[in-house]
Amino acid sequence: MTAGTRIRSVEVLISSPSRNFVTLRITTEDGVTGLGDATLNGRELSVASYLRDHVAPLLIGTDAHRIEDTWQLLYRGAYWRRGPVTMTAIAAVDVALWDIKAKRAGMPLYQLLGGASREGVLVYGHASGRDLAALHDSVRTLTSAGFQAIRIQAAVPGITTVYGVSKVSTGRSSYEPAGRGALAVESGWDTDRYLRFVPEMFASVREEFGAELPLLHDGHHRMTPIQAARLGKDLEPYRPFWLEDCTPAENQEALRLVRQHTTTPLAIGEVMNTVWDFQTLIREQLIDYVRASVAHTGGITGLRRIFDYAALYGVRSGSHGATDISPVGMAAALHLDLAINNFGIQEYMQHDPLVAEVFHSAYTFEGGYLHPGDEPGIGVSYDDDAAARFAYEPAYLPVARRVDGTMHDW
Ligand code: EZ4
Ligand code: CO
Repeated sequence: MTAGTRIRSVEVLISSPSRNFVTLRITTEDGVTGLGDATLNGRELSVASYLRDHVAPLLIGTDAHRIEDTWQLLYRGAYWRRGPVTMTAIAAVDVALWDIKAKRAGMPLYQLLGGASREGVLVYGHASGRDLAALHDSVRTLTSAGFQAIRIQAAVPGITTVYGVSKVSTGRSSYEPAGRGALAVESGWDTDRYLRFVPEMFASVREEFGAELPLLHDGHHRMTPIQAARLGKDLEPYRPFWLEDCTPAENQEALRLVRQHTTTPLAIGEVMNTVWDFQTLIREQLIDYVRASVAHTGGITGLRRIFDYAALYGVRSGSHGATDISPVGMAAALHLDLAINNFGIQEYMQHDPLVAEVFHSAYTFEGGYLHPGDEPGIGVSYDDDAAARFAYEPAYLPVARRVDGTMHDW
């Protein structure tokens, strides 16, 4: 073992600058530190405990250089494999170790992943509105800020609160930070109204902004396969960049039916955790984009495995980048995005300005592209003093019920 590369400490840091984040900090005997994102929205403390109570004791004294072996120890050695809590914990360790390795090498992480395959990372922003006029304003705010691809969501007439619609109409989406409080907020749902409305929404945005602007939409697991097939077909005239999470994709075979009926590109995967969750989707080319998050799929090591498998079948990346991915997870995703050949697009839902008080990050946004920067490591540091000002508060993602009260996917 190289002198000094033994792991000396493993700290679980919890802070809440506008929303809760769990961050792992690993320090070697010679004082090199690495950060990993361990945030699992609405279930944050379960990952914190998994890391603090079960993982940290295994890491103390081991060689920080042995990333693959540590990954396998935590995956195989737990016996209880996969699942969001485990894979988020493994991701945090993995990204922290890559951060340390790249700092030691004196290089930005993307250099260790093979070097840059492109000049920057194309991102899409989030536009939303209480009505179509507000949605248009929101799209305009993003295009003025330089965004070159935009996800559109709007309130469905007749449904009171809808996924993806910001309380403010000015681009930065405040809809999603999980609601602070003792219980989850309930929202209403009516799939038939939704299926009638979404093509109208696309028509109005195309009419206002023209044929060329890449437009995306997130179905948030709300449809059955036949409903998703219908929506995909109805959206074809508007040429969406993708339709995201059309069905709850635990049933991977169900996507065959959707695929038979529509040429609308499909993107799936923000709730998935390993390459096994994508096996049928990728092998049968049932999706066009992998929406997995570096923070929930075992880190750089786990997500690279998924992207490399996807590359064999012409499936491209579309990494998750909602605001519940901390700047640490975001930076890690950007290094991978820059390096792989089968990059597609990266989600970029800008954080609240308070987040930058705790996380100082080197990545930059210009002309619709993000770049991870050239600092050694992943390029993010953690400000403990600032973090101390933002204490953890319990928070839940909303839940959805249909008009008759039946529990539905949110
Ligand atoms: O609701 O990350 O595409 N983005 C999304 C997100 C998810 C949150 C859940 O924690 O669907 O906004
Ligand atoms: Co989504």
